[in-house]
Amino acid sequence: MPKIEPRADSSFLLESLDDYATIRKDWDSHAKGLAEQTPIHLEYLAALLNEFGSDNAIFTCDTGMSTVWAARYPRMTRDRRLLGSFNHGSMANAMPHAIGAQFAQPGRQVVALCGDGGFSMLLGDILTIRQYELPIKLIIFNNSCLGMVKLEMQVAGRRLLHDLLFLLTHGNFYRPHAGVSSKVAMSKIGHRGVPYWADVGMVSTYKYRRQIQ
Ligand SMILES: Cc1ncc(C[n+]2csc(CCOP(=O)(O)OP(=O)(O)O)c2C)c(N)n1
Repeated sequence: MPKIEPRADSSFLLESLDDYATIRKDWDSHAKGLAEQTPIHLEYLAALLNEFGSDNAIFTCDTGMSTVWAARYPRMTRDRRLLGSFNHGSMANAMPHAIGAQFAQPGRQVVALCGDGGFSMLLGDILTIRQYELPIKLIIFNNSCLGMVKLEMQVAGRRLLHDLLFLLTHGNFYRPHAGVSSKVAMSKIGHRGVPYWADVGMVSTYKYRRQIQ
């Protein structure tokens, strides 16, 4: 770096290292002694990923609270990489980043730290992972909300409701069994003022009137 003047005084560096050691202790204390806790503590899970990640693992993280966990817990060594949407801050990037990384580096372990909001936003991309049999590890930090936005809204005194993965498996989600007629399936809609999801299996052998040449 030719434009930077070399300095002999390392006091700023030493002070910064000291600050980091203090804050490191604090972060580590958030992830300690939580092994038996259920539901699993998010910080503890992130710290575990450090342990289970290989020496040259590629980590990716979503924009949201998992950016914070990824920055604090998986230690970045010479051969590890951390990919995120750090300039644009766009949501739902951890899974597509992981797909790209695994294609580019097939021999490396790729671990994606996804938010439940980010994951649900690009849910369809798991088809790509299955189709190409990519050995990506997707870890969903499911805090049942858009955590980072929830924090911002709490500051503004507002409430945010979002738990897509929960809504898909509970509440008014209905998947008719084989043999249930479409009339019965639709009769479940009801008229209560609540949302309703019906996942209705269809016959996929359409007969096209005009064949594509
Ligand atoms: C495309 C896009 N939409 C919205 C936002 C604003 N935003 C930033 S973080 C976030 C919440 C992310 O939720 P989730 O993936 O569940 O992660 P959590 O913060 O809960 O860990 C939102 C909505 C954004 N950055 N990008």
